[in-house]
Amino acid sequence: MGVLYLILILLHLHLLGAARDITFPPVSGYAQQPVFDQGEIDVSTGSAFLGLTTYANLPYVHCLAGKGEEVEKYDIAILGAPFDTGVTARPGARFGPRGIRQGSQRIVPEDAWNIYTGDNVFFDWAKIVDCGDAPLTFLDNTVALKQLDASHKIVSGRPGNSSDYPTPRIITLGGDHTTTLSALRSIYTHFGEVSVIHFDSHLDTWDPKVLAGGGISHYAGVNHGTFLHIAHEEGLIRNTSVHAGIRAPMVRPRGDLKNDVRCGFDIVKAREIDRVGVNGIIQKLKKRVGESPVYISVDIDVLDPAFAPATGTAEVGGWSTRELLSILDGLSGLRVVGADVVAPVYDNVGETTVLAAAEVVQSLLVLMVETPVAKR
Ligand SMILES: [Mn+2]
Repeated sequence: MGVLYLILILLHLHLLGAARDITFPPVSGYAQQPVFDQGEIDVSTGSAFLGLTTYANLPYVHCLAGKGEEVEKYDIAILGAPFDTGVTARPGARFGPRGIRQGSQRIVPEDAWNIYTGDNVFFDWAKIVDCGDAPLTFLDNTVALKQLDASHKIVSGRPGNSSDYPTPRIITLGGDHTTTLSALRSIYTHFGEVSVIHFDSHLDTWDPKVLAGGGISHYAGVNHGTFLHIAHEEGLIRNTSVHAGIRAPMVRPRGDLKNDVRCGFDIVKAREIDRVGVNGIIQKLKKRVGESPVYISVDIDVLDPAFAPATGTAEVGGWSTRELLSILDGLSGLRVVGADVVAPVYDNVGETTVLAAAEVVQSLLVLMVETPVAKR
């Protein structure tokens, strides 16, 4: 009898062990819709609204699969970072990745021919896929950011689909802005130091010893307002970086600006657009970063709250969605090695914020596809 129990217990333990393998559900991307024929009624016609939700109805690839598992190759990966415990105001950005995907549902690759350029970013040389989300704990920021570091390393470490450009590039869907730090760390290992073009209403270079009471703990110092300071400290970014759309008040009148310059940044303020126009902004950004590899980070709060109300730290007096899209498209030719959009999802019923975020992602994809980047 005792032996039987022992066997049962061992069997149980074995099953528990096996259950630890995470199996993700199949996602029916637009290209993978099953074809059903029911008599005369053809139900094989694609719909943007059936199947599980991926960015722009792209195929899902389990990019974070375990060692030894075969993974479909890709050139550009969409990766969600559902993390919002590094914020100083409204949380909720953990729902950002699914919000942006929701906002992208009317983008169907086959029907995504750009009216301005005549091109279709989804039918070019690059294979673009949605890798789903990095698994991030919401109970310990240090652990969560290590999980995100590891996820970036795995997703960017796989061989590219195109043999000419062996390193896949990633567009991260945030998540609060702390998540950009993991992307910059990963990119450094592939491309070296980058210039950051940081679209935001806030500087985000705050000294961890200053922001939100300052230096409560080392842990508290890593947050959505300090990640660029930390990226500078870690030697990840060049001193040819630039903010765009800044208008939020400063914590210290001179200290913040001095610190910002020390972190490698120049500033394009929101209202400059009234003086120099969209083209003036584009020229200033391009001149600043020159030929260097570029990381583009878009905090959706760069937009005016009229265009993006669902954000954690809204600041009035920002750019319109059209202005931002025109500026992004104008950055054509830059060597974009990575990008992100950070946006939470407490949106209005018209989905104003997530529609804008989804379109921003598409403009970022265009920049990446237009200018492939080989390893440094
Ligand atoms: Mn920000």
